[in-house]
Amino acid sequence: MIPKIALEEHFGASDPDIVQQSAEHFTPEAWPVHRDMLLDVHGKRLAAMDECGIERAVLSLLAPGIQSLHDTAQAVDWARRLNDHAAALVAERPDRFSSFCALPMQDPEAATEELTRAVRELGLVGALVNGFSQVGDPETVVYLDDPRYADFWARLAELDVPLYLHPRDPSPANSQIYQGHPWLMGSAWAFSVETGTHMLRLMGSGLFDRHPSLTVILGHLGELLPFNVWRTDHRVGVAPRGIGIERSFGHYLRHNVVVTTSGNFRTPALLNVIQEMGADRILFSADYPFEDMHEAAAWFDGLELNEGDLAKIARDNARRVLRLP
Ligand code: GRE
Ligand code: ZN
Repeated sequence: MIPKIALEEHFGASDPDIVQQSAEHFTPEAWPVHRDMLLDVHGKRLAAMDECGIERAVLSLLAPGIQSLHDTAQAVDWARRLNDHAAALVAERPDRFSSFCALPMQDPEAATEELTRAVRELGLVGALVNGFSQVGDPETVVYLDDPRYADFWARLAELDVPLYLHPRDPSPANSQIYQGHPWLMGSAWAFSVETGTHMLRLMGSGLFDRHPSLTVILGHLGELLPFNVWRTDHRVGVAPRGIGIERSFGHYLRHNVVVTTSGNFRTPALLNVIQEMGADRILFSADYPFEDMHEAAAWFDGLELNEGDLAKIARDNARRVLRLP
């Protein structure tokens, strides 16, 4: 077994009651088991990590989590409480767990303060944000390239921690293309389109020109971007439509983005990412408990790659990006 660090490993909580958000992703029969898996950290989850050679899991709250709480005061309150909970989970086994913080992006100033508290006081290793936030009412969606987040991104760069841009479903108003095809929602397809597009918005907004040292983490082998980024640059070169960035999308992908293997245990897709981004920018992940930790680990341990690249993807890159022991 290759010793591994896993980056996209979710937990839930019943106080405040956020775990219920994940029920829709399971059949009614499978839900009680997965609910327990989300709530458990030091029991069966740790035992499975031992079996899989996962020496450390970086925890994060489930999706859409805080981002879907359109009541801003509730979002601020729950983020604080759940980050305290995450810190307590880590404190019980700091040798095996780290955690990202959740953030109330509905209130950019509060999010910036909470990020700072979570990193400086709670020792969390960065932020995981589930795409756009619903602000004030369920229909108002705000993406992270919005100018209201200028100070937030500056603080993230100053603290020198990454932001994991994690999927959520598009808003109802942005879901017409899926009407009549509910099986395309969620992780089967819509998650990746939504999140990959969100990442392109960040790149196209000039965010990484303003903050060249920022790192954004994408799951699922890059949410379709490594496969298509050449074409995006190629066509934007022909029809720029007002874009004003200093570098190419491919440049940002290779300098400001790292991707994880969460939920995408597919060797040809991984080889494409290695060729586009390099083995220094890929980090092992399972996406527990939405994916099977054993399946993720067995796939990874069986890869026919050189040992150096395997060690980087398994553990070394995570240590560098998150400054882990
Ligand atoms: C995830 O967090 O990545 C996830 C969900 C729900 C279903 C599948 C999935 O939140 O990968
Ligand atoms: Zn996930």
